[in-house]
Amino acid sequence: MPSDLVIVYHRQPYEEVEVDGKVEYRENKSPNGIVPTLKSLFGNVPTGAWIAWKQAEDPENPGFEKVIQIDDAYGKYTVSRLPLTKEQVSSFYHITSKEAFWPILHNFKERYNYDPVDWPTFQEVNRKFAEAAAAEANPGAVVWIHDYNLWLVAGYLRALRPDLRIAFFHHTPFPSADMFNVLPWRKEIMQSLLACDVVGFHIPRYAENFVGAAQSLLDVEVTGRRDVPESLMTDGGALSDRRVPHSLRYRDRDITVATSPVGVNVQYIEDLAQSEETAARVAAIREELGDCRLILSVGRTDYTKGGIEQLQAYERLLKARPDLRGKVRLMHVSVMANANMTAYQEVQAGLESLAGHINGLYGSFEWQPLAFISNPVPFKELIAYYQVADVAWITPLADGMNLVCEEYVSARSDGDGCLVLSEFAGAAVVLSDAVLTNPFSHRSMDAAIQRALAMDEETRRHRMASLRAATHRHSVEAWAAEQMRSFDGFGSVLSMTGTE
Ligand code: GDG
Repeated sequence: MPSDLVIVYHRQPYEEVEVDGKVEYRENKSPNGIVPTLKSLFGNVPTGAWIAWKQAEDPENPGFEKVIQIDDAYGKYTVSRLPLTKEQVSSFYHITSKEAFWPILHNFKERYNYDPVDWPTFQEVNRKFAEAAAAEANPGAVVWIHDYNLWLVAGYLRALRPDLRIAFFHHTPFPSADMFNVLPWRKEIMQSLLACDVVGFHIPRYAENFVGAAQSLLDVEVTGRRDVPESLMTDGGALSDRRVPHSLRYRDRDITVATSPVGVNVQYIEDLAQSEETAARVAAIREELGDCRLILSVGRTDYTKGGIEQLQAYERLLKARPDLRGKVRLMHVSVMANANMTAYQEVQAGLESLAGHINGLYGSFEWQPLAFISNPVPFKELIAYYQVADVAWITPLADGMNLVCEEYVSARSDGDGCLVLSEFAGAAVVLSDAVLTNPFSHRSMDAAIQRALAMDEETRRHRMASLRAATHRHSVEAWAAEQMRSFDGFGSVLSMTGTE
C-alpha cells in the first residue's frame, strides 16, 4: 500500500516469535530506544512503511511474506522484509559496515580492514533497500533512511524517484575529511548523501565534519551557517562547537544539514523507576551492597566503548586508594552484540582477563571489587541498578551519542547520583554538567572518578537537576519532531497530531 512516510532502518521494528507453529509479531520487549518513537510517527499519516532485511536461504523463494501489514498501537504500516542470504548479510553488514566503515567513523584508522570488502555486494544490498522504498512511497512522500550501513540508498532512490523527500540520519559520529577520505568509495558515498534533502546528525561537530568532507571531495557550497542553539552551546568539552552549517548547495539542489541529538523516552523510564517492582529490586540491591558504594558501567562490547581503558582506570583507583577497598564495587556490563567478529572477541577476551586480574589482585571472600557481566541485563533490572548507582561511569573513546548516560539520568527521579562522562560521547554536548573526562588521559580518568566519589550531596543534586532538565529538553520525541520539522511540507502532518 503506497505510503506517505517510509522508514528505512535495517532491523525489523518488532520481535518475530513462533507460537504453535504460527509467526506472531510482538512489540520489542522494552519500549525504550528509537524504534518505538519512529513507529509512533506512523500515527501521523494514513499509511506508513518500514523497510528492513530478513535472512533467507533462497531470496527468490524466501519462505516468508516479503511485505506484511501491521496494525498496532502505533498505527497502520507495512513492513517490507528484503530477503538476504547469510553471505549478503555478512558482507554488507559485518564486513563492509563493521570492519571498514565503523572504525573510520569512530576514528580508529588502524582497525580499518579494507581487504575483505566486497563493494558490489554492498551496492546491491543498498539498491534493494532503495527499490523497496521506491515501491512503497506515494508521490512526494518522505523517506527517512537510518545509518551508515545504508549510505548508498539515498543516491539510488533519488535516481528512481526524483519526486521524493529524502532524509538520512547518522547515529554514529561523522569523522573529519582526513579520516573519512580513507574510504576508497568516499565520492560515491558522499554523492549519495548529497542526493538527500536533509542529512541529520546528533551534534554540530559531526555536521561540521560532514560538510568539510563533502567540500574536500565535491563542489559543494555552504549557503547557510548559524550559531549553535543555546542548549548545545557548551563550554569547552572536546566535541563542543559554536557555529554550525545548516544549508548546502550541490548541483542545483539545496540540502539541509540538521543537528538534533537523539534522547531517550524519559517518561517511560521515570514511570519504570517509580514502580513498586523497581522499588523492591532497589531495596534488595542496596541490602546486597551493604555499605559499599556502586559504580555502574553499561555498554556493548566494542573497542569504541573504552571498556579496557576503564577497567585499567579502576585498577589504578584501587591501587592509589586503599581506603576504597571494601567500600566500592564496580558493576561493568558489557554485552556482545556481534559475537562472531574477531575484533569484538579480542575486546571480550581483554575485558575478561582484566576483570579476573583485578578481582584476583584486590578481591577477598567477603568483597569482590568488580562484577563483570557479559549477559544482557533485563531493562527493568537495569533501571533498578541505575537508581542505586552512586556513580555512572560512561567513558567511550568515541560514541555518536550514548543513551546509557541519559537513561541513568532519567532513572534518577530521586535527584541524586553522579555521572562521569567521556568528552568523546556526543551526549557530553547535551549533558555538559556531568563530570566530563578524557578517556585518552590517565590523569583525567583518575581525577574524574575520584572527584565523583568525593562529591558532596548538594553538588550532586545541583548537577543532577541540570542534567535531568537537559534530558527532558532533548527527549527522543523532541528529536523525532525536530528532524521531521526539517522536511518542508511535513509540518502540517505533525501539527495534526500535536507532536510539535
Ligand atoms: C548507536 C550509536 C547512539 C546495553 N546493555 C544492556 C542494554 N543496553 C542498552 C542500553 C541502551 C543501548 O543498549 C545502548 O545505547 P547506545 O546509545 O550506547 O547505542 P548503540 O547501540 O551504540 O547505537 C550511539 C545510538 O545509536 C542512538 O542514536 O547513541 O552512539 O553507536 O539503550 O540500555 N539493555 C539491556 N540490557 C543490557 O545489558 N536491556
